[in-house]
Amino acid sequence: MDCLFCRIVSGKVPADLIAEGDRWIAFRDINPQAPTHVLIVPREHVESLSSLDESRAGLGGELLRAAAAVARMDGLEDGYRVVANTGADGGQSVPHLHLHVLGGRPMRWPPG
Ligand code: DGP
Repeated sequence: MDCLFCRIVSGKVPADLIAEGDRWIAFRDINPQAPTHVLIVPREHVESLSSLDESRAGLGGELLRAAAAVARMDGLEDGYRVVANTGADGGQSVPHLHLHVLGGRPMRWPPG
């Protein structure tokens, strides 16, 4: 399967990696929407949040803890936003589960 984020996980496509764990990597988004814009990506190919079933119990929690750790690393004491765009209506463009960690500026609501 030709998946961009699988290729980043395997090192075939370069990325600005800032942290990693046994089950995930964190790298800076190529098209940042805020001063901090980091993607948390599971090493395993999981298509989207909708595929996070019982067989992957615990992975979601690990990704969220990674997001909080990255926010601490980037000094986002004033807050940040964690987003999982899911499916076509959710605006997901890369079909490999990822969390966006956005911070360094105030976020608006509702999102676009
Ligand atoms: P989404 O639209 O939620 O599926 O987010 C995909 C994000 O991935 C988008 O913000 C841009 C980012 N992205 C796409 N291609 C690359 C790449 O080659 N490298 C990096 N670092 N980020 C990428």
